[in-house]
Amino acid sequence: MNYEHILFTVQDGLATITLNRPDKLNAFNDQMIQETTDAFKQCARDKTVRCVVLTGSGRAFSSGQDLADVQAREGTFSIGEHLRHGYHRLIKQMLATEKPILGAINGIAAGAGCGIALATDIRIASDKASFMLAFSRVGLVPDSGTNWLLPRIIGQARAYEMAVTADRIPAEKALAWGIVNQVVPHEQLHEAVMAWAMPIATGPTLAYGLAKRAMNRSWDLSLEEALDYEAHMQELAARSHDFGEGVAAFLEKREAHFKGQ
Ligand code: LHQ
Repeated sequence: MNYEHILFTVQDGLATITLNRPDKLNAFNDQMIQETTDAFKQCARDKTVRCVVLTGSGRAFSSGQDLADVQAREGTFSIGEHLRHGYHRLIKQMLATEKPILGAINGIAAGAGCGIALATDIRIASDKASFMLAFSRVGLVPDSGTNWLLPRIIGQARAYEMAVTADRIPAEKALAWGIVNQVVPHEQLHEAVMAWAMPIATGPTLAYGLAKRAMNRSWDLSLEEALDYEAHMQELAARSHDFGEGVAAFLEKREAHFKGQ
């Protein structure tokens, strides 16, 4: 698939997806949703990819759904179908991509853009970034996974506060609330993200992926089921090259050389 609204690169085990409609603050139209979903599919399939970075070009991460596009299609447009065929596939693909996804949150993440940011696994924010459940400003309920993801990340009271006020939550507050893992000066964002990405991209990718699967799965399970599931994941991890290498490296007091398999 040729991409028009995103940039996609793979280098040294690291895939970078850049939302690229900066004049619209990287608002999502149908094509950008599809392209982003396709890029994540490629990341999941490509064994050389061991870490993914998702970011935005220009001054925003993403302002969410392209509202001009919605208005232009008024009368011919089912929001429910649009969500099911678009954002839902993207979010499910991100959660099913069993490799760490780093969100490099370079600016505002609003509406569906906030949902996509929350579907990354570890979020590193510029001090110019902010998070906004913009939906109620246009008379909508939160969507794009935010009702599932946000209460799990910050608890229901704060998530509902964000839904009702639609206020911008600036980066430092997002850090205090646990929405992001780190905040850095804007001009240091790339460097900070690389400091996360490079060790991850040379780490035990299979174990990282199974840990993501086990944690995402645990929300729907009882303790008994979750313990059973993690034992199953551990059986898979323990059959990997990287388990053998990790143990050998520890015992030989040397650096482990993981293959991600
Ligand atoms: C935009 C947008 C945008 C188009 C900035 N669309 N052009 C799912 C399914 C179906 C239907 C509906 O929704 C959903 C889920 C959703 O995502 S609903 C929520 C949609 N997003 C919003 O409501 C946020 C709308 N944007 C804003 O409130 C502001 O732009 C923010 C707070 C993000 C940034 O404000 P400023 O920094 O002051 O920038 P700006 O407003 O001046 O925007 C710059 C340009 O980007 C401007 O165009 P222009 O031609 O005047 O320079 C905006 O029109 C355009 N833009 N967001 N979502």
